[in-house]
Amino acid sequence: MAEIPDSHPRKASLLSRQRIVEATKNGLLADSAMIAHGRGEAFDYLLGEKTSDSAKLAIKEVAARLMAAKNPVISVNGNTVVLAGKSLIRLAAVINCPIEVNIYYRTEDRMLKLNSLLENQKELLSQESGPKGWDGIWNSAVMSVKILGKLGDGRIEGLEGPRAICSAEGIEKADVVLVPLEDGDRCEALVNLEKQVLVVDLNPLSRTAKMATVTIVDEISRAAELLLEYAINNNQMPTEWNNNDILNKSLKIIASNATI
Ligand code: PTJ
Repeated sequence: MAEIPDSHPRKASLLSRQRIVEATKNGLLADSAMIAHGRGEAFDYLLGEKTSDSAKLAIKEVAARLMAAKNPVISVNGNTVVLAGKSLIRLAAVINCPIEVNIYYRTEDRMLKLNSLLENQKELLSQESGPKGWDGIWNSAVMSVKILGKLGDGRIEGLEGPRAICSAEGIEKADVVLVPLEDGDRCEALVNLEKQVLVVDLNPLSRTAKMATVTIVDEISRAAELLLEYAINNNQMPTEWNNNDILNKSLKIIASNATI
C-alpha cells in the first residue's frame, strides 16, 4: 500500500479506497463494489466529508431503535464488512445481537471469505479492552456475537432468486434490521414485511434512502463509530420519526455546499 502522509487533507478517503482495492484483489467484493463506492464518495464530497448534525440525529434514533428492538440484526454486505466490520462487531457486542452476512451478488466463495474475515476480526477485538463507558465482560460479549448468513435457511418474502436468501435466525426473524448500503428492492421488501429498516446511505435520493424507516445519510465507517458511542450512552427511546424531513436536511446541505 502507498504511504499517505497524515497531513493529506483526504487521508481517510484515500485509506478507504485502498481497503476497497485490496479487498477486491482478495475476492471479498462484488465486481461493482468500486462503482458503488465511487458513487458514495461523490455524495460524501458534496456533504463535506463529515457527519452532519441531521445525520447525528438519525444515528441517535437508529441506536435507540436497535437497543429497544426485540430481535435486532445487523446485516452486512461486502463493502460494509471491509469499511466498517470491526466497528459493527463492537456495536453488535454492545447491543447483544447477531451480524448477518447478506450480500446482493451472492456466491459461496464470497460468503465464506466475508464470514471468516468477521470471525477473525471477532478474535482480535475480543482481546482489546471494552469501549469507554461500557460495563461488562468485553471478551465474552464480543465472542458471543453470532455471524450468520452461511446457512441460507430463511427467505425475504416478496423477492425472487438468490436475493431472497437470508438467515432464519437473522433477517427473517428480526423486527429491526440495520442494513447499510442496501438495494432499493430489498429495502422495500423488508419494509413490506413490517420490519423497521434502518439504513446508511450517502445518497439521500436513492430508493433505499427514501423507502427506509430511518436513513442515516453518512459514510458507513463514520456512522458505525458514532452508532457505537450512542448505543453505549443510550439515553433516549425511539421517537415519532419523520424520515423525509431528515432527507431534506441532507439535500439542503448539498445545495448549500454547491456554490463557489
Ligand atoms: O456485497 P454485495 O454483493 O451485497 O454488493 C454490495 C454493493 C454495494 C456493490 C451493492 O449493494 C450495490 O451495487 O449497491 P448500490 O445499488 O450501488 O448502492 C450503494 C449505495 O450505497 C449508493 O447509494 C451509494 O451512494 C451508497 N454508498 C456507497 N459507499 C458508501 C455508501 N453509503 C455510505 N457509506 C459508504 N461508504
